[in-house]
Amino acid sequence: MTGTMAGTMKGKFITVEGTEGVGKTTNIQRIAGWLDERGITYISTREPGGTALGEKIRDLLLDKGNISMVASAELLLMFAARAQHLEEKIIPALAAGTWVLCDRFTDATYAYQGFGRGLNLEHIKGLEALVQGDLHPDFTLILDIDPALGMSRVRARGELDRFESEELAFFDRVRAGYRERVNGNPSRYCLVDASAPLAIVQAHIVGALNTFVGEG
Ligand code: Z5A
Repeated sequence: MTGTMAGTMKGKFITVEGTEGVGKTTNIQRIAGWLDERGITYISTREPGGTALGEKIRDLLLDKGNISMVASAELLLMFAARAQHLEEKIIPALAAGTWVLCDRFTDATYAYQGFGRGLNLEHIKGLEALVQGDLHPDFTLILDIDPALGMSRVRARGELDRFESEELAFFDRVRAGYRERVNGNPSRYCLVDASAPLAIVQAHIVGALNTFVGEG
């Protein structure tokens, strides 16, 4: 458990979120470039995953063979991977002044397991407090897209994993969940229209990052 550590962190914690095919991977590369341009030391990581144990848990979560996995097991596996990731990688980096750029974090749990699967948001909040204490991302980019468009990009890429095999209504609920997170705490989030051409999406992202560090 992390306890109350957020105030002692010297690095910044940036997360990137969105539904399938929204362009997280592509845009994380742009954010990494922005950090490089400023000479900021950072690590780039992902959830579920980021550690040896977390990557094994990721394999379980994405494996289409695990069709019988119940929603509460899925939720607990997400937080098991997160607990390991925080203690082993994220907290030591932030404490040392290294920024952390993370592909998905707890907003995804609220959106997918809470809004998508319909699990109780208070239970998620309890697990969040247990695993994270008061540590939360400093800045979260939410890439927003009509799930039908996102899925057409993903299908063009090849075989679908356990999440990508869900029906569109599931991703509509996930998208609504992300939007509700933004409405609940607008200062931490930047919602970007990810259906626009990549150059426009990336200009929006760079502008938001500049504002985050007080250069905007
Ligand atoms: N999950 C969860 O349920 N709960 C949790 O707490 C967490 C996660 C942490 C794995 O995540 C799964 O875990 C995820 C939610 C769940 N569900 N799934 N699947 P993941 O992040 O690894 O998986 P993903 O969402 O499928 O990410 P991805 O495969 O890396 O997709 P992406 O990063 O968003 O997309 P991309 O590869 O950057 O872009 C897709 C394509 O679109 C690609 O060909 C790009 O060139 C193209 N693209 C990107 N931007 C544009 C624009 N603007 N125009 C046109 N084309 C574009």
